[in-house]
Formats: sequence, structure tokens, C-alpha cells
Amino acid sequence: MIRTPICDVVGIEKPVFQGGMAWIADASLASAVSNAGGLGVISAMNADAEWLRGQIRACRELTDRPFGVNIMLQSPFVDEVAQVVVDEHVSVVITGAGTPNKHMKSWVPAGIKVIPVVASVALARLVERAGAVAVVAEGGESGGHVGDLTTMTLVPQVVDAVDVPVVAAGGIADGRGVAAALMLGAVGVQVGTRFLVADECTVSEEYKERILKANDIATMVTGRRDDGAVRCLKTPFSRRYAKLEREGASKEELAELGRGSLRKAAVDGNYEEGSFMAGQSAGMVTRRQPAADIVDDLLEGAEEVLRGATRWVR
Ligand code: TUI
Repeated sequence: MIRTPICDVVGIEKPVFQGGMAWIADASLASAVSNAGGLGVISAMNADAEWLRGQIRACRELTDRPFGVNIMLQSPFVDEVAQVVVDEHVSVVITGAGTPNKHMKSWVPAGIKVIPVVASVALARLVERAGAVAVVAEGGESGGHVGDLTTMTLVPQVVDAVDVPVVAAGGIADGRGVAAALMLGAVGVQVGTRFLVADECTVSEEYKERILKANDIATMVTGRRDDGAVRCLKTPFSRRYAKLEREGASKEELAELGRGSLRKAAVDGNYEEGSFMAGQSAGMVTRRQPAADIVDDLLEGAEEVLRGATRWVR
């Protein structure tokens, strides 16, 4: 068994957070991860308040345990979903893709435990001052919106910079990654890509098959030019996007191409036009399993590695 301080912070048994994957992480996946002892997370993504309220209530029907809501700060509905988590007494809010301080002014007094995803030391320090109970330090190996630093370099620098617990994310998909994260000073992990193929994950079959088939070099980053970097599988869509970027297409043209692309991948399974966001660990994801088996495999694998960790120490 591996138990760390983050377990007490959010009221879970096992220090594994499920990543808040937009258009993908719903009550089905979140409740399965929470029932397994980890922290399941519903993504508020680009949906409106009523959708999120429905998912929070559905999740409460499926689990008695704590779960989180991930709020993507660039969502057009960010202000209304920020209010829903207060009204529904959500216990944990995880933020991504921006600086959450404005919303923390209402969340922290409401007793919500706020855990921002950070891609830099500066943001980690800022959110700690604003009342974050922990941070997720996410390296650029992860899927979706990514920062510049790798998990290997970001996590120890964030650990040194803040006093709150640090959860590592980006590139972690098995027990070795979990053990490494703990060695870097993290007290938990956030895992997205591996949960894409969980039995309880409602993402399209096409998406699951593409993840299972992915190899080590199956992902690429687009959007670096306009500082909205996104990691996704190399597909006709992402190659077209990258080509347009190289040819100097305007931000507006690219936004038009990208509109609805994640939904096309996650919901419709449209390989030609969809954006299949995934981390570099996709090549390590080779089988479908119940979410509970994924949580246990991550921690049992880590335990085995950690027991042998002093092998070369003389
Ligand atoms: O947010 C994520 N991952 C995401 S968000 C997302 S939805 C989306 N769809 C299309 C385009 C863009 C987003 C899919 N995946 N991870 C957390 C994360 N946050 N990674 C990096 C950051 C980050 C980067 C810069 C957080 C703050 C930040 O500060 C700069 C600023 O001032 O915004």
C-alpha cells in the first residue's frame, strides 16, 4: 500500500488523480476512479452550467466518495461553472489552462479545496499564496494543453518552491512513473491517457483503438506558434493544422479549423477531422481494463519498483 499526505488533503485512500479530460471525463469515469480509492474528476470543459450540474449529481448517485471537478479556465462558460461548483458543494476543484486566482476568491471561502494545474514555478507560487491546498505540476509529456517544461524538470523545481503537496502529471502511465514521481518529491500522480481506455471511460471506440495502437512517437504538439500548445495524436487533422501553421495561416483560420475538433474525436470518433488529445505515454497504454485495475496496477507497480530502489546503493 502507498499512502501519502495528499490522501488526507482530499480524503482519498490512494494517491492517484484521474486527469480532467475535456469531452471525456464524465460522471461514469470519475465515479469509477473514486470508487477505486483514487480521485475521480469530472471535466467541466466547454460545457455550460446545467451540463456540469447534471454530471455532479449523476456522480453523487454513483459514488459516496470525494471527487473533483476540473475547470478549464479558457472555457466560454468559466464564470457560470465556477458558480456551480460552489452551489453544488463540490469538495475539490482542479483548474487548467490558465491562472485561477480570480475564481479562488470565491472558492476558497466556500471551503472548496482548490488544486490548480501549473506548468511553471511562478504559477505554483502564485496559487499557493491565493490558498491552493496542493498543486498538480504537469510536464509537457501530457496530452492536451501543455507547457514547455518536462515532468522531470518541473516537478522538483515546484517541490522546492512551494510548501503545499505536489502531484506530478505528464508521462505517467505505470508503476515506474509513479515511483519516479515520488522520487522527484511529488506525493501523488495525475494520470489521463491511461484512463482513456478504462472500461468506464465513455470516449468513442475509435479514440480507444487509436490510443491502444499508438507508439512512442505517435503524438505531436500544435499551437506552439500562438502560445496555445496542444499535444495530440498525429492524425490527418493535426498534420493539416501543423501545415497551416507553418504556412503562416492566421489565428482565426486555425481557430476555425480547430472548432469542435475535440468533440469530433471524443464523441463522434471522426479520425479525419477530430483532435485526439493524448500524452506521450500513449505508447505505454496497451490494454483495456476497469478503472479500478488501472489504479491498483499503478500503485502495486510503484511499490515493486520502490522496494528495489536501493539495489545499487552501496
Ligand atoms: O489544461 C490542461 N490540459 C488541457 S485543457 C484542454 S481543453 C483545450 N482545448 C483546446 C485548446 C486548448 C485547451 C485540453 N487539455 N492542462 C493543464 C495545464 N495548464 N497545462 C498547462 C497549463 C497552463 C499553462 C499556462 C496553466 C497556466 C498557464 O499560465 C499561463 C497563463 O497566464 O495562462
